[in-house]
Amino acid sequence: MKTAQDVLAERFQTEPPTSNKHLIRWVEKMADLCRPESIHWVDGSKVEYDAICDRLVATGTFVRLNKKQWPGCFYARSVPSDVARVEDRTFICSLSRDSAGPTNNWEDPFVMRRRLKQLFRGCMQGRTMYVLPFSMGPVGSPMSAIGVQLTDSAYVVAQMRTMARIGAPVFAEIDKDEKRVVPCMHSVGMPLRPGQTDVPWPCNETKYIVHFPETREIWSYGSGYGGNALLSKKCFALRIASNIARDEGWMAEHMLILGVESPEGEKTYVAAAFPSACGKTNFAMLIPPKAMQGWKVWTVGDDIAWIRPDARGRLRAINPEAGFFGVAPGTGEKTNPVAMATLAHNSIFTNVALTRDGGVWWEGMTEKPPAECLDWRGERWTPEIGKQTGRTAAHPNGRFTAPASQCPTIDPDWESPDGVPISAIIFGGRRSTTLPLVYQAFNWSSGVYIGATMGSETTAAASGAVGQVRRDPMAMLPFCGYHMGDYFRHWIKMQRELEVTPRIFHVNWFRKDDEGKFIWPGYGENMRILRWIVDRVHGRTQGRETPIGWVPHYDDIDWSGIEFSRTTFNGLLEIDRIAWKKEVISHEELFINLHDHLPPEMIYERELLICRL
Ligand code: TSX
Ligand code: MN
Repeated sequence: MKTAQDVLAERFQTEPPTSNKHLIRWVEKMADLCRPESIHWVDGSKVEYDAICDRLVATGTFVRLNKKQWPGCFYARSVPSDVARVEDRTFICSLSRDSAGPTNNWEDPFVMRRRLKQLFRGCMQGRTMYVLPFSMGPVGSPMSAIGVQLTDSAYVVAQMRTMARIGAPVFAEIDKDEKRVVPCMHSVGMPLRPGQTDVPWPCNETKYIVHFPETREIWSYGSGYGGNALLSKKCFALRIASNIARDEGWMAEHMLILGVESPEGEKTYVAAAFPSACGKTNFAMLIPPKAMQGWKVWTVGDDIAWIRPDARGRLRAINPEAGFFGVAPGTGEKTNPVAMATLAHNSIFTNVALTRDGGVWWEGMTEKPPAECLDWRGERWTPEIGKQTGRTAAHPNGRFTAPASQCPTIDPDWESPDGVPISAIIFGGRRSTTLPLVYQAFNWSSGVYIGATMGSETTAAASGAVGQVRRDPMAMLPFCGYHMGDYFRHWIKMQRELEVTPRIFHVNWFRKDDEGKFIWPGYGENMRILRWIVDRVHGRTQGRETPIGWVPHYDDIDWSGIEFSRTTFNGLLEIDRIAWKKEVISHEELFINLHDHLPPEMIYERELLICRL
């Protein structure tokens, strides 16, 4: 019988489907270095995808899920040591250490290149090297950019078909005008000797996630998981793109994009940045309360926004991705029914639990756990075992990979080549005290200050003391590919390119009362705050001035269908001057680190804030 490998080799291209000489020469050079058994030029077709999935099933990487309940879905388990991005193994290799800044790991690019050459020598032996072209943003859009990832992971190819536009149309685009392409090298770092059988999740204990910002290159070794391996996402669309954006006068941001539609059909787009564990994907897919009849939220993206000024000096944004790579635990019919509908078919699940009937489950998917399942490690799990051992069925970073096109609230313009106009930028954080439910910055530079100083309280005990504020400027701390101080400067400078600056807001859904209970109901009820933001953007409502910015009057919020007292609401918006003075002092920590690159506006804004308090 023919193996899936034979089918792939027979049916798919082993000859370059491109005329781009640089690309062909680079592929040859890399094949010479990595010594793969074969080269597969990815065309991105459904037939090819099916064959790759068959092959992944054959090697035990994929389990095909129950076709009735989970049509077109697959299940994968990584090894327990390859479950998340590895920040301490992530490097920015700029010529000078100074341009990477103190918040990035730096290594000399010449030293790193030598090390990578050694690591990659022969690393693909016995494997297929896939040549995977991808477009970030709609193919052919002036706002899009192209990368080519060479990878020895079929799992990565399968994931990338959902997460980006890949294959033949991208080769055609490359051939059109010899477009600049970002080369992305990836290997799981586990060559196979002749006759050696593969394992379901090949990877290497040694891991390197390396970016060369000046030459715009990515090299990733040793991991098959998420942001370490799908190089289009964090590596390209954020770390490398942030460098390109700084040089070209646009912005590559860790932001969701959504459109708010009023009952009259007025459409207002906002972009929003939140640190992890704030419910960014939930917010991108928000369903307004029933009583707010006619209001609708449309999803453009849940993770990354490429934003640039148009000819009229207004910011326009695209979602460079084509799918959602979302955290599964906590996603359920109650918290995010839109995500549940999106991932119901043609999705890939990694590091969640596998049920007896060939389905998947994770904590928070349903209230009631299955009586029995196999956990993300492949071990038998019951609610009783969970209680006794403290083990969860799904890994807390277990993921779903689902096509954005399947999202019931996907915006009709989500693939518009010119993007959507951005009227507001929202920053957020998880803070139990001090930060009000919502406030609006006085102007662009005070808004940049708010973004630069945002942060979240730690929730997981694993990451040190619980309840401590961890600063995460613009939610970009792990993703800015250059000096954070220069990044703030770039934000400040963007105002000069703009005729109309988007209004800037900060939200905090997580303020708690004296008993430690969340005061704000959150989720769909956040629509009431979103409506106020939209009203402010269009100048339909006045804010109440406080020392930190404008907050809503109780009577300017749409309270239809909910009982929420004036007193409680005002409590959520209270600015405690003593707490705020401490807050501003604590900003110093961040600024000391970045002082020599900090734009003066940040210092001025801090002084102004201190004066107002
Ligand atoms: O995603 C969340 N959002 C944004 C939704 C659009 N979460 C989950 C955060 C972890 C990923 C929230 N959790 C939100 C929120 O607005 N708010 C809260 C806090 C909260 C939790 C439970 C309740 C209320 C608030 N429960 C009841 O009120 C019954
Ligand atoms: Mn993200």
